[in-house]
Amino acid sequence: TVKAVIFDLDGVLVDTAVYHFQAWHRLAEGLGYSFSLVDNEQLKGVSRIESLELILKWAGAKISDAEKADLLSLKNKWYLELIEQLSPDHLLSGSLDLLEKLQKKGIKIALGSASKNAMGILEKTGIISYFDALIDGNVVQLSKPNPAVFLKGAEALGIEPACCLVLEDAQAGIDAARAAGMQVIGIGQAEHLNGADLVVADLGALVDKF
Ligand code: B16
Ligand code: MG
Repeated sequence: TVKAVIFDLDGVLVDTAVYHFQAWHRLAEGLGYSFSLVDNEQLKGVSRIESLELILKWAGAKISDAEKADLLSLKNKWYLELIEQLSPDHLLSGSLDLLEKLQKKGIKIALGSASKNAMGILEKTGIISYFDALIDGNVVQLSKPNPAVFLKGAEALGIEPACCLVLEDAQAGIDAARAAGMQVIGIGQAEHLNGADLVVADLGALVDKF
């Protein structure tokens, strides 16, 4: 049985994955690398610094740590500009219905996101009050597929991992949930979500399961 649901943020609850893509695309352009949607798939759920390391590798660019730090703050500046107008309209289909349903059923709700911008996004979209525990990229340094972000969520809720269900849109997140010994449902296209117990198009498809 499921006693807690741990939500990924970008690409599951909120439509921010497209803004990460735009900001990385702009950064890669400056390195002379043409960053594709296929490349972007590999960055989903992956921390900011590890994402940059991958792009530098693809671009064949070698730069100093100081230059890396500059690029990271530039990427985040562009990303923050893109999400400045974020509102409840940017919640993905079914997000509110599912959060409401879980709360009504007494199922605990946690966030398990790699993002350091998670709190601002939850506030702008008006859903922060649904969460019993908030674990984000400021709390956990180890990036998905490491299970730390989800294990911390379970611990904060006081629920054993086997009774937690993770909802994820990224392969790295599916792998992290499995490594944590949790159930996991993929949100999106099955081809990018190997190892999920089930894959659905959006959260709306899950409302009647609880
Ligand atoms: P930030 P999630 C992840 O969020 C994104 O999928 C990933 O693209 C991003 O690089 C990472 O957060 C770090 O985000 O730059 O805002 O700290 O999907 O785990 O909610
Ligand atoms: Mg995600």
